[in-house]
Amino acid sequence: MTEITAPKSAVTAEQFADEIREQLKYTQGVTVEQAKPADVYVAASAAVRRHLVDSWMKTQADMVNGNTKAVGYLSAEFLMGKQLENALLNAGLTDQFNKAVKDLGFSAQEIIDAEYEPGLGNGGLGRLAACFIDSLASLGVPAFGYGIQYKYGIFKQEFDENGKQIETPDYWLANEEPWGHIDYNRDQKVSFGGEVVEENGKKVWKPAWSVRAVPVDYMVPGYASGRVNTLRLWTAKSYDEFDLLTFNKSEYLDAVKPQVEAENISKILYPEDSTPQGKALRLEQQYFFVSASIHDAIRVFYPGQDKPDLTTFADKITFQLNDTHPVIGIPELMRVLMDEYGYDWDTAWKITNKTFNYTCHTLLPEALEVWPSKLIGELLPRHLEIIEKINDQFEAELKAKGVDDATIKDMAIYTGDSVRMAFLASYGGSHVNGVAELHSELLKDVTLKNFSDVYPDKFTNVTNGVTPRRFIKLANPRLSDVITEGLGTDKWLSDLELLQGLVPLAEDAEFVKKFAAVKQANKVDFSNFAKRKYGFDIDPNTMINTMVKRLHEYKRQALKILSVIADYADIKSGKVSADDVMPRTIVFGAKAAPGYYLAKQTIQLINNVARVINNDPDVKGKLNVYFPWNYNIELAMNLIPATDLDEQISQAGKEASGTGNMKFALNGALTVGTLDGANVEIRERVGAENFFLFGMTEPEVSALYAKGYDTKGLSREYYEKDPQLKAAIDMVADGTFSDGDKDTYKDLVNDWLTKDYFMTLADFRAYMDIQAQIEETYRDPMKWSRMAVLNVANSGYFSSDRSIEDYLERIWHTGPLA
Ligand code: B1N
Repeated sequence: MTEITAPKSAVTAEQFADEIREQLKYTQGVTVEQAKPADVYVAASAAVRRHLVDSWMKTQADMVNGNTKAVGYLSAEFLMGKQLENALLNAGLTDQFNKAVKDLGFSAQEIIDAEYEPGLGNGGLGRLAACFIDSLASLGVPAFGYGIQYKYGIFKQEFDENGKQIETPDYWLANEEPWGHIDYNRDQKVSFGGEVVEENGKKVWKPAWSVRAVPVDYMVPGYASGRVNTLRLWTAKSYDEFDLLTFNKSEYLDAVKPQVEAENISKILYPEDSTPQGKALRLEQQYFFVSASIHDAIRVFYPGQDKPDLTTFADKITFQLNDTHPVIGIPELMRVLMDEYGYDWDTAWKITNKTFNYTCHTLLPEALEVWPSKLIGELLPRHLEIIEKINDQFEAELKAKGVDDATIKDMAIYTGDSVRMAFLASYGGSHVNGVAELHSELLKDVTLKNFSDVYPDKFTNVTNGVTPRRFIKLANPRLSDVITEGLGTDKWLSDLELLQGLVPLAEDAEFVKKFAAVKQANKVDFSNFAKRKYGFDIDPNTMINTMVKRLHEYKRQALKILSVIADYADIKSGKVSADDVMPRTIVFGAKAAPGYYLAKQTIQLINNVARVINNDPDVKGKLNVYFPWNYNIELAMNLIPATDLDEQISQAGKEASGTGNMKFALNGALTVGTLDGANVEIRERVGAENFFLFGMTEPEVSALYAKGYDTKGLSREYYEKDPQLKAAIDMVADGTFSDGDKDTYKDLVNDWLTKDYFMTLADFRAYMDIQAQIEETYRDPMKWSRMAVLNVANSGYFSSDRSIEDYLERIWHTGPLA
């Protein structure tokens, strides 16, 4: 007997069909006969939303009236993915929906497909935020996600006829968007510019212009918790009356200009992942959403109070800073407490320090945000003063602790010229955490070493996770069924460590075969999906070998494509007969930041390798490369369940965590990877024998830098010594993938041979060797599938529910609503 605990609404399919009909009529104004799938999508979304409203209102009321501290997750990105199927699952309406839309004359899939995916994030950091608010709601913890409702999300990626990336705007709000509820009555005023004056011995900020922050609320339904939290995304609106202050002082057009431009603040998501550009608009965005959120929290938790007792603020809500992007919140809360509510500095500092915690998501020192003081002074003059004072207090504190002057200087939050946001966050909040064990260790030893030396107790680790609802249940229903059958219960969806119960089944040939059949069926599905969406002809009887993530040098897509080229060169030179090659389909997905030149060259190279290899009869269809454009959550949900082999091959010590790796392991793909980020912990759990490890370790990387790898051009030695590597690079240089033009990739080739900062060439041989071992393993399907079962069984730790439980215990010190 299989125990089923999944939520199930009492509403029947017939009733739900009636609700959809009613929405079609009264909100869409169409009959069922006139309705297009997009109409039914909107109607069904509105209908399911209604089923969540009571739980939502009750959760809000319990949060405000109870004594359970809430979590405010401050994040510039929330990469949510499509909402409808997730809402149906958590409302217990999936079956009713499937039947209802069928009765109305539609297929469930075409309705789900009609939703336009919002892209309000760049990659892992934004998707993590979405997984975390899902888990908070599923655990019943009161929480707000606070962010920005960008009008344009991450750009849409296309490829031109030369294989180059083209970016086009993603105006997602051009389509009807039934999930966000705009609440004009709960707006906040956010001000900028101007000057600070003294009045009666008090500092008073006289801003030059203001923008109206209007919340757009999204329900965040928990799975089987009965709780629904809120994702509150702010949108910028200009005030129609313009600031008299400015108007009196300057010309009419100058006075209205900021008002006209105010709405630009929430126009566009910056498409850089991990390398901030330091643009004024980005600081405006950061202050905009953080200031509105802080004021919103005061409004929510002290309703109707003119003089709230904000000394209890940190007992009402704890703010998690998702990387440095919201760190301006620290001086903002100081300012609010002192200037708006009259608290003295020390009281304000205590509250602020207790309220904030900081998560760092990077290891590249150059990726930590640093703002020019001049810019902060112009935009937020009062905040710059407060930051200077925080820095003074910090220096005095360090001196008192006996820290030497040179170190104090190294640790400066404010250097005169600039403000280091990671340092401000490390000092201004109670806890600092990294996102995987190795990452947290390197933060303590390298990136934030001085801070961890002085404040060792602040530092902790919380390893990332992913939500099993979206990335197993919704993405891979076949596997979900096999797991439920194998475990005799579906409880694993809210307690993922239960997957451990599958370990013995790895020895059960019947189970392993069933598991392999799921993978095969998913591959067929993916092949059909890829045909429909991209026109690709993917053979589901080849190994599906996937590398999906942002295009970044440190992630080393170049290593993967060079290995493919090397294999191709072996076939072309006759060294290897195509008949002996194990058939493989390599699938890439990656967006490059629009200004990232080498990343864009790499995209062009991959596309042209695909064009040449896929069309070369000598290859006999054994090697295939596909690069579906515009990688997003939908593609991830189709591709991950179909993948046999996943690539996590970053240079050791560069990938903070990775979360794709977790999704693949949980969907029964094996991983080829370096000892980097969360790979370390995945390998530990699934077993070294079930993970394809290769490449230098972080200490080996450091040692090779010390030898001058990138500065003395040592990569060239690897090229000279390894004929297979040489053949591959020569093939890129000689025009094979550019219709004979030798210049197309010259900058890429030149970088490999003179600098190669991320040591692609140094790891090439180890990578080729592990790929040979992978092929041998794959030729034994039972062995491979057994390893894959063990990956699933031992990856329950990588649920974002577990991450949130760790945050609750180590950092937030709160829990579910009673
Ligand atoms: O955050 C993910 C990690 O799994 C990845 O390893 C890490 O690279 C990613 C500035 C970032 N770090 N930093 C960013 C994104 C946007 C931006 O404007 C930085 N993203 C990560 C989740 O922990």
